[in-house]
Amino acid sequence: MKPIYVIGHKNPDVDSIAAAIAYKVYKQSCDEGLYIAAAAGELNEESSFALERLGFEVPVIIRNVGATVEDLLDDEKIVYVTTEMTVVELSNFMQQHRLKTLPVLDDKHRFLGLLTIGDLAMIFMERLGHGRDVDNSPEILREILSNKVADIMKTRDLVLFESREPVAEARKHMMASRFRNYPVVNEENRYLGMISRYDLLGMKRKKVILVDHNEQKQAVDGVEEAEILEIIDHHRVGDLQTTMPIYFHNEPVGSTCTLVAETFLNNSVYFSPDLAGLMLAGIVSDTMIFKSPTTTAKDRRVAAELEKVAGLSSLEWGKEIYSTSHLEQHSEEKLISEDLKEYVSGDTVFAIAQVETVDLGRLSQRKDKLINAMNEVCQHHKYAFMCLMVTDILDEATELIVAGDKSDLVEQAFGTGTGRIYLHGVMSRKKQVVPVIYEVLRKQQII
Ligand SMILES: [Mn+2]
Repeated sequence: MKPIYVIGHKNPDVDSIAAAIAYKVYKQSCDEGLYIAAAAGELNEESSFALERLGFEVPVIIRNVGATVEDLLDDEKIVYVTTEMTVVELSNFMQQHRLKTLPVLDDKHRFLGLLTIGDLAMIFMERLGHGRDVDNSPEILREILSNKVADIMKTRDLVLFESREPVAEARKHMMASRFRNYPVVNEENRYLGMISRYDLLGMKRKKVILVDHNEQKQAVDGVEEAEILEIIDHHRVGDLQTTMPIYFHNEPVGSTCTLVAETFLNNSVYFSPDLAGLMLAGIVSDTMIFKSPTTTAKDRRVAAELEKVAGLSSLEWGKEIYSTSHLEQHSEEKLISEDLKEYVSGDTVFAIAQVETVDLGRLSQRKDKLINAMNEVCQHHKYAFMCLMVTDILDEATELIVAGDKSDLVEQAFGTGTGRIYLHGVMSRKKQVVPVIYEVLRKQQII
């Protein structure tokens, strides 16, 4: 069965990871589909801590959901022959299954070679000397028929594909060769099935459910080739397009986990105390323990329900999660990339990263080094500018550090002219920083 990946944004945070796992559990309770929770990148310390503390497996890390050769395979049962089979048995087998190409596999389903009806016919024609040896034909026929598959299978000049190869690559190789069928193996050479040119026509795509984001820039690579089935989010509506109508649940609450937990509650679907703890982790982390202005009454209400089931206190659990990251030990590169999000407005691409701390002074001291690292990132990724929000959870304030060619735009928007942008009451990237920058860019484009 083809899996459906439930996946959050790149540079995943706790909400993204927790929502993917929780929504996967929810979907699994709804239907027979095979749902897999995935992460679009390495987990951060807080996520790893929360998962380990609650006994959850780390979701599979998927960096690209573009179409690969395995997507072209159908679910049909694998039909194969073994090296020990005789030509008589083989002929019967081919007729019985109406197949013109057969893989030869060992007892562990590893691929050994290929047999085509054309190759088999050639053997008869060659050994019978194109009909010149008619008198001896009974003996020759007997001899051919006593051969084993091992003697006649084709092992050279084959074109076979690895399941994770991109479809575009496979297409090239198929166009440059003339075979009817192409075997597909996994990285351990286990045979998975056969594909043909015909399979290229029916666009088969990976199926995904996106949580905690809906902008292409933040989504896993290859998402434009995937089939998006659902989106559960709490951000501004971005630019992703779908070909079919989908279930798109976007609500301005503090955390995607609030929406997922609410779905469980509204539909009376059971969830374990551990899963309650995980969803609570997403909520307290995204709302900075309810201090962020993105926090809504619904977040608090749902969190209270989760507290009861999990037997955890939001405040204690939140502090525990926040204290697992040792920011002072992180390199500048790590600090600015771990929670970085990209945005596009017209031709302008920019990025905003955020770190949350209880000790702003320490990070402020490293401002020059941080700006240097940010300038490099801007150059490398062609960002017009980049911001780092250093948010002090206790003070409920943010120091905004900016870099890049067009950083003056940000200074214009937030600056006080003192060289330091210290913003009281600003804690939310999406609610208090992103809209302001978009507004400035929009005005600029009009002028
Ligand atoms: Mn979120």
